[in-house]
Amino acid sequence: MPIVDVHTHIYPPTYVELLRSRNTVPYVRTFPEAPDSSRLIILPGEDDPATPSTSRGRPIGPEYYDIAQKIAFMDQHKIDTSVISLANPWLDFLPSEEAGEAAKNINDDVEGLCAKYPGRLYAFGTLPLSAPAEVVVKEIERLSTLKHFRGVIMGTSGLGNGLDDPALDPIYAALQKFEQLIFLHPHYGLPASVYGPRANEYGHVLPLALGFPLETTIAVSRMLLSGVWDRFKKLNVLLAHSGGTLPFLAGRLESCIKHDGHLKQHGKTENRRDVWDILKTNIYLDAVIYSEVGLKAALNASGADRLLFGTDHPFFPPLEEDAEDWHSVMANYSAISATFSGDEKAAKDVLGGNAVRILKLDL
Ligand code: 5CU
Repeated sequence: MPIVDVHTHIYPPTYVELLRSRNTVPYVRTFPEAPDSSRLIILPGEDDPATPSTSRGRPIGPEYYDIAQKIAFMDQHKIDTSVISLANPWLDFLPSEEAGEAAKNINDDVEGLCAKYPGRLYAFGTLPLSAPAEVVVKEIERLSTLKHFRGVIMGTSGLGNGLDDPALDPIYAALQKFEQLIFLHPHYGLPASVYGPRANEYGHVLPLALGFPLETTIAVSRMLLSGVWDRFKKLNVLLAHSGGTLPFLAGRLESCIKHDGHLKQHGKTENRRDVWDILKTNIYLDAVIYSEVGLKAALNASGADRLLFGTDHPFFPPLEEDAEDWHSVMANYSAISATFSGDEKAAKDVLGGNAVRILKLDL
């Protein structure tokens, strides 16, 4: 059974060029204090003038844009096939009139990268979400004709108003019609104020460990509350980071719905699909959670047949210069082997079999 990584990113060279041409977040640049080292500045607030320029964002090297390095990383970690996706913040920041063409160019680039390594690379496409919905729908239709695409990666902002925005309905309809799965991935985190005045002392820990998963949890809860899956019963979503905190909080979410007078008054507590049903029917969870505790919550919520191995490469590289295996990847491997100890078939399915089946990989 092959090992398939469904959560692995790339910034294709055309995207890096775009970031190098910018001077507001997101951008790539060098700073006079370290002219030989480019930095990737993408997250909201990473540009804070209080942060020394040489610790803003993260260093960016070829592991972010050179596909040969992705393949070398896969070989090092015994990964047979990767489903690559553009990393955040995708095209969210582009003016509406530029987004359609940019998405096409990036998706064509990625299709070309996949074609260079038959059987080793598939992809989730990028959508021009700042463009009108018709342009987005056209790109979804086009992606369904390209050999290596198996869905799309999306952030939580949708067309600007979040994933419970009814204006997304034509896009959800197209994704459902062309059987394209959404890989839902965070970027914006939580408002900086929740991290407090000492946030600068804690590096990226609070936004990445907590902001990202809570952002995903809130986005998917808004989809549920607005009835997206009541309208699009076959819309499938792969949630990053094992669903944020959704598996752990699903019971509380359901209880709050059942006890909400406003929802009851508007007839929204009856005749709806509940979160447990959605978790087992429309949601897949990646296994990028780094511990057995989190992975068991994901397993209990969605089932072993809906969990898929991932690495988040090229993010979270080891800080030691001489490390070969990445701690982050090994933690995900260990969590799978501990969670499924005694059930080798389930472990293999999570490592690759589920991805082959769900994404119809031709391996
Ligand atoms: O380290 C980071 O900032 C990130 C990021 O931006 N996106 C991601 O997928 N993982 C880590």
